[in-house]
Amino acid sequence: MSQLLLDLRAPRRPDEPAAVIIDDVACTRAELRAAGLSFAATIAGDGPVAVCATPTMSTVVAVVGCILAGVPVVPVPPDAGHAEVEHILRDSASTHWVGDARDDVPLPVLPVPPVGATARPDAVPAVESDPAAVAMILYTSGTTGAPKGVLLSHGAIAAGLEALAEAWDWTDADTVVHGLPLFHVHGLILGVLGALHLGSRVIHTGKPRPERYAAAGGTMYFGVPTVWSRVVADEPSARALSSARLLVSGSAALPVPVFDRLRELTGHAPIERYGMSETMITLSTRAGGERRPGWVGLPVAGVETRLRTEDGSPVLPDGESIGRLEVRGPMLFSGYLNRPEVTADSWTDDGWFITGDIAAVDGGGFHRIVGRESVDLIKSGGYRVGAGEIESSLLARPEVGEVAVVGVPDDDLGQRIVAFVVTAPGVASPELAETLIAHVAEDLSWHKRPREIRFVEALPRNAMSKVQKKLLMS
Ligand code: MLC
Ligand code: AMP
Repeated sequence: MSQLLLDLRAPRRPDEPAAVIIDDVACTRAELRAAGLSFAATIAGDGPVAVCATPTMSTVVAVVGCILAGVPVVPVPPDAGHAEVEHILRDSASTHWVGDARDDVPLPVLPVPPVGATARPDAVPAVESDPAAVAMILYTSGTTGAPKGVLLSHGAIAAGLEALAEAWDWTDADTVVHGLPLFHVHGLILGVLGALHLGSRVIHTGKPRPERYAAAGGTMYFGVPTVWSRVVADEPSARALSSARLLVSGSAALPVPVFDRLRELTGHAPIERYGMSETMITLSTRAGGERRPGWVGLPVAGVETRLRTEDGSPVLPDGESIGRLEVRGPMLFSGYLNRPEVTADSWTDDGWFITGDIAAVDGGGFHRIVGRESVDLIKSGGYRVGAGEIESSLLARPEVGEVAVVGVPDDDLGQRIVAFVVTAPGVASPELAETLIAHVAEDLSWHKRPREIRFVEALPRNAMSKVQKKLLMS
């Protein structure tokens, strides 16, 4: 298996101009490597480094530097509020912070060298990384409680990227374009590390707006379904993508009408692929293979899947019967940080990771994702959000008596976060709704805020007093 950031460690085209463009800053691979190594020299031997993952060159340099130094990097959502930042820093035991100083971040701030500056004379050579060592701690939501730290090793990330290179014929001739956040698998690992590992160019567009995708002139475009649905709503921008090689959708289900419209406007049936923070990408249609609307294709290299019913028996591969999707492969995570019991519960006794997704598979091995097993994991705009964490945040407000958070279907976001709130009589008001939304945005993060608060007199409960969320989801 190769070292993570294979190409960047010894770039095949070190001086190609604008190999990386982000936030209107461009650099060559040699410049990025030099800046990364300079940063690496300042952190060698340190604990995890928390990086406020703004979509900037500084984030790219810091992440690259951590990987080259063999120091775990903790990408922090730049819109994270107090409770979330505090939790991530404490749980990860980060020792340093990269980003603007914040009152709620009690760590020393590390400066990041700009690309293009001369490398520091004491720049260390890249550390030969142990494939089993943790490269990244990614925080992701569960159904309850605060986000969990997903431990991804150097070897897992390299394996995951190389499997995608094979599935998508992804080479150093490609230019990857996307405008996704840099604190998740999709934007950071695939969209940045993938390009740097495989030697392709990468252009980050800032916000993933259709006209910015159209103007970028890439060969491979990455987007969550919300991005693709906005692209097809902007015909001229969509048509401009016909010169691309691959349009790739993932992180949530791509609606069939969006798939069809994209094919109509661009001449490309999009590649659909399925993944998780814990597993990277495990299923995908192929550059040279069938692309079927509503289906996410075949296991990528090294991955095996199986479907099990609730009682553990196998599911018929007839494309219709559904079951729990379990996976194994070299790109899977090494466990949740500080959560041995949750980690153990995520694997079956015979070594398969339980994804929590429900799927069907046909006789040819093509997979269709039907949905999540739990209503308490919401996907909104491709972001994974736990109902439990939003409920806990809202319950901290004195006005909130009871609350149930659900994802309701939404044409743009896939699911829209809606909080059903019970208050004391006479307290509910539009102003209170705004206050509660702002509270979640500041406490957790902007993208976790409910889009809507609905005040109700009582929550629907069953005979056991459990809230019947399905009744709230239409
Ligand atoms: C944003 N705004 C703010 C703000 N942040 N205002 C105040 N305070 C803040 N902190 C403003 C924006 O400028 C914008 O205004 C408006 O609020 C709406 O912003 P938004 O809520 O961010 O935009 P929205 O339209 O809802 O976002 C859609 C989206 C976003 C697609 C851009 O959801 C997104 O980036 N999703 C990607 C999620 C992702 O990468 N998931 C991958 C997980 S990995 P204006 O005026 O600028 O419009 C995974 C594995 C796998 O799932 O399989 O890939
Ligand atoms: P995250 O941890 O943010 O990576 O979210 C992972 C979840 O996103 C998976 O468990 C799925 O529920 C969902 N997901 C990712 N890709 C797809 C896809 N192509 N189709 C449907 N759901 C997807």
